Order: sequence, then C-alpha cells, then structure tokens
Amino acid sequence: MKVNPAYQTKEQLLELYNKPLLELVFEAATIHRQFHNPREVQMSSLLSIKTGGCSEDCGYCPQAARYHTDLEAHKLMTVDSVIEQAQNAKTNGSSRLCMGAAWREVRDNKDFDNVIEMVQAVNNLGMEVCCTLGMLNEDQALRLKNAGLFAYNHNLDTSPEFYGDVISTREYEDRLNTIENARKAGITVCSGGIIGMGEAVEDRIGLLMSYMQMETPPESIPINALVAVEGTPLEDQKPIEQWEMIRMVATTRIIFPEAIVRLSAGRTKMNMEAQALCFMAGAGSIFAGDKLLTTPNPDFNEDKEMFEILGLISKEPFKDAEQPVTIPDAKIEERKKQEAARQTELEEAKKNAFEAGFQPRKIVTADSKS
Ligand code: SAM
Ligand code: DTB
Ligand code: SF4
Repeated sequence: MKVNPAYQTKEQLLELYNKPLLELVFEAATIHRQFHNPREVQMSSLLSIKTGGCSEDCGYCPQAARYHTDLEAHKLMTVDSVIEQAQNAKTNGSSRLCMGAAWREVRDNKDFDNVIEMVQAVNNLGMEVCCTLGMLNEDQALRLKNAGLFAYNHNLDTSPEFYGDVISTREYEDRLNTIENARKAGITVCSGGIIGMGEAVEDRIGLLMSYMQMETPPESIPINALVAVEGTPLEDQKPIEQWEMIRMVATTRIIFPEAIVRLSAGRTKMNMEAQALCFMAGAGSIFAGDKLLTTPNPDFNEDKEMFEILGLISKEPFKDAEQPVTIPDAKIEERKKQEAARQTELEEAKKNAFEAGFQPRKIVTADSKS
C-alpha cells in the first residue's frame, strides 16, 4: 500500500492533521507497526561535498551566494576525503550517506565525474548512497544509477502555491522533472519538505498531496523543521512548535504507509520527549553526526544515549531494497585509458631521448659546488 486509500481529499488530510494529537499519534503508530519494525531507526549521515556559492535564491538556504551568511564556501571535496568521512560515519553506526552539493543543477564536467567515483566508492563500502546535487537530466541520472546510487534526494519543500514565496529562480515543475528523471533511471526517490517557513497548514498538506499524485510516491520522505540561519530571508522565522513536527511526521506516516519518514533538520531544537513521539508516530530515520550539511545537529554520542533510553536499534543498510550494482562508467574508463596512454607515451619519449644520448641537465646548486 503506497498511498493510504482512506485519505484522498485535501479536506480529509486537513482533518487528519488537526486530529486530537494523541489520537493522531496512535493512528500513525498503528500503521507504522503494520509496515515497519518500530524499534528500527536508520542513522543516515550527511556530507556537504561542495559548500556554498549557489546561484539559487532558496529563502531558507545558507548556501545561496546572494545571502550574507557566515558560511565558508568550499569547492568539491576529493574522492579520498569523501571515502574517509564515509568510513567514519559507518564506524559510528550510519548505514546511509547523503552527499549534498550546493549546485543549481549537475553539469557534465570533471566535478560530476568525481561525484560518480564517490558514489562508486561509498557503494563499495556497503552503505546506501544518496545524493542531492540539484537538477538532473536523464543521462546524468543513469550515470549515477550505474555508479551504484541508491537514492536521489530532491525536495519539493512545500505546496505549489507557497513555493514562489520561498524560491523564484526555479519552478515547482523543474523539481518534478528531476524526480521523474531519477525515477526513470531506477533510482529510489527521497523527497520531502520543510515546515516553519511561514506556510499555512494547508501548504503542508499541499506538499503531501503533490506526492500522492505521483505515479510512484517517494520511498523516503524527509520532514525538516526550518533551521533559521542569520543572513537568509527566513532568519527571523519563529521556531515551530514541536507539536507541529509530530503532527507532520504522523500525517506523512499515515498517508504513505510504506515510505521511510525521516525526522530531519531541526532536532537541536527538539527535546528527547518530542523526538520520542516522532518515533512513536512513525519516524524511521534521523540524520546522525554533529553537522547536517552546514548547520549543527546532535552528535553521535547524544543520539546513542537517546537510542538506549528509547530502546531503538539502528537499521542495517538495504533492508528495503537490494544494494545497487556498480557498473564501470564509460566516460571515466575512457579518461583512465587516455591518461594511461599519455603516461606510456611520455615514458617512451624519455626512453628514446636517453637512448639517443641526451642526458638530463645537471643542475648546479650551492650544495653541489662545495
Ligand atoms: N542544491 C541541491 C538542492 O537544492 O536540491 C541540494 C542541496 S539542498 C541544501 C538540500 C535540501 O536541504 C533543500 O532542498 C532543503 O529542503 C534543505 N534545506 C536547506 N536549507 C535548509 C534549512 N535552513 N532548514 C531546513 N532545511 C534546509
Ligand atoms: C533533507 O531533507 N534535509 C537534509 C538532506 N535532505 C539533504 C538537508 C538539511 C539541511 C539543513 C541546513 C544545513 O545544514 O545547511
Ligand atoms: Fe542552492 Fe540547494 Fe541551497 Fe537552493 S537549497 S540555494 S539550490 S544549495
């Protein structure tokens, strides 16, 4: 059951969202137990592989170049440092790694080739690999799929009606197209929203309606509370009530019984009791590690303690779908072949020059004189 047939109209969803809180949590918990092991919560780590300097104007985002935030921009990380961070996350109990880049869209360049190598390497570590890189075309989605990408994250964030109040540099339709491209390539979809941006409850419901209307709704739905960052247009938004986060998690759980609902950004402002109610209401994952992409998150030890107190266990990778197989990437293989050929040519040339009697020039330094 991908979508719960008991709820179809906006009115029904609104009524559900506004139900007496404990009734709502009870209904969500009941459904959660039919489709998931309620003790299992996936720990997923985020890694910002390319930070800041983004050309978009998403009103919530500290990485947009046009806002004056304290963020330090960084170019794309190296494949080796990504492997090191992924290994570290795995050692700390994460079974999934989500790599994020502050790009409007993916471009077919050396950076993307490097991302392909990152996906291959992290998949080889036996972790679920997720990427969030902005807009994607079909070919790019296919290259990611063949590299071993498990999921693509691309959030719709809010309802189509409220979207223009938050972002003007792209359309809702653009987001839907990218999700479709990932889906066509056979990658699972991770897509969710942010609450606390000044939207009405109707907009939260509108977001869920967008997913209900998809032929295949997302396998993974992250629910974020806005992290209001100084310097962004949404810096003065009042933090949402914890109850709203619980309601949103519970409503999402009831509407999409099979999906994994992720209790995402905003946990530093939640106490353990509120998080416990979110788990009760069907949250099946958290972001683990002391940093989200650029903002703080509870550290591994704090979450470990919470898991112990609540009797939660961390979910193993690939329990919901098989691990993707990594297939060599034609472009990268061709580049490696060309590099190897160039290296051989260089060595041949050196050898020939030596045989023809050319000696490497002796460099005279102060040391070699004495
Ligand atoms: N640039 C890519 C994109 O926008 O799809 C990927 C990175 S972007 C930072 C990933 C997601 O992070 C956004 O879609 C948004 O939902 C979430 N996000 C960004 N800033 C946030 C904030 N301050 N609070 C909560 N969620 C945020
Ligand atoms: C998602 O829905 N939330 C994550 C992940 N998917 C990429 C990102 C949250 C970012 C919070 C702000 C920051 O740390 O920059
Ligand atoms: Fe850029 Fe993504 Fe941030 Fe929007 S959310 S400004 S696209 S990094």
